[in-house]
Amino acid sequence: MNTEELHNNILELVLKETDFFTEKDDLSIKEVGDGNVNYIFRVSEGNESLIVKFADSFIRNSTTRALSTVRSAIENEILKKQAELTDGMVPKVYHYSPEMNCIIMEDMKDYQVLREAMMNKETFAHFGKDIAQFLYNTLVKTTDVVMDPEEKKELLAKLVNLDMCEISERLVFTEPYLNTQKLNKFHANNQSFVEDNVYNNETLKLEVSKLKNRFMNKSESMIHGDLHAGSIFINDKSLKVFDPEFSFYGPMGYDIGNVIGSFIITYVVNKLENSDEDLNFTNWVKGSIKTLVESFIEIYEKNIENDAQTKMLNNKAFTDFYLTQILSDSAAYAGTEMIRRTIGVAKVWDLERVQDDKNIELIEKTLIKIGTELILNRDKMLNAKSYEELLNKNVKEDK
Ligand code: SR1
Ligand code: MG
Repeated sequence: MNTEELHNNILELVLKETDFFTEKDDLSIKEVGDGNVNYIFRVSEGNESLIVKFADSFIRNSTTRALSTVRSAIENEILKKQAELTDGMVPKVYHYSPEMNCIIMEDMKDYQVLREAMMNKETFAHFGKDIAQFLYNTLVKTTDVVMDPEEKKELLAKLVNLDMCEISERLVFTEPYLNTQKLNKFHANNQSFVEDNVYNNETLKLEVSKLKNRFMNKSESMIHGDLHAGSIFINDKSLKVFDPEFSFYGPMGYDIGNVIGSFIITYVVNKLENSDEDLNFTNWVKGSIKTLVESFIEIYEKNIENDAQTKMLNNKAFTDFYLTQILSDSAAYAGTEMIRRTIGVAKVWDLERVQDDKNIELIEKTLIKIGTELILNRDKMLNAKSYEELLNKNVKEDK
């Protein structure tokens, strides 16, 4: 299908399945996505608009890398479930077309993507608490501890996401450590540092193997699967999480850890880059990690006794033990996220933009060091203070 045909089909779908617009000739359609996988279109007429997310049978901008469109059905499913669980902390879905692999959804015009806001050093006081609530509601409430185990298994079966899991297994847990595809990217002067501390670090590699195995086998919660700052819309009042195409039933620490890892990367880059530091911003980034961890623990402790319904899993000794497991997994997956974004092929904007910075070597080394500590010492990362100490120890104030 060429672009014109695709645009045409999308406009017809929107007219048929929603009542936002009446005349096709008055509509405009524009591609507004910048992700790696799908195509995002804004369909508008005057001030009225909506978003259509199209999942092609090939990965974005490729005509050879096939990618199952099941991801679109899963995204539709999870957006509905997350909306229920969080009282609308995700964009509204208006229609899903399995024939066209399109999801028609709310245009979040009053929000900006958190990553873009963070590029401009904007801060959001509510972020830590709100994301902790989102994480508790979508993750803890979809475990066997809280959800009816039969219902959970049915949901799990709907979320088997083969192709997307293969991408994460390869890009997060394999390639950064083995570099078999020779696509890893980092500063040339850090070659021997990466060889000594990552490629030939058998202690680290064993722990990452365990974490990969856990990622593949621990069908614990309905996870988002790619929860970085580019998957969150935000404004001064609230946030909405989007883009759950990597979702499946996996360890909940993966989502929590992705948010923490994403924030630690931003913190380290902004502290160490060779430019004037915006203290208001770096303090907010660090404070948000602290608030997230504190709030998650607080929400868990306040609600779990009432929420835990499954016999033998609803006693305090177990739920206390369970929380320590969640926190330890979260630290470890924050670490794997940091290492893969630093040396792996899929970068994030924070790191892309400082590739020529005079301090890039130090930035990369620091991210690898913190990521490694998070993985190796995960069992000790059980409160907000442990994150504060880790950052204070590794990020010196002098540049
Ligand atoms: C081929 S997809 C590369 C990366 O982009 C997505 O946002 C995920 O983080 C994935 O690992
Ligand atoms: Mg994405």
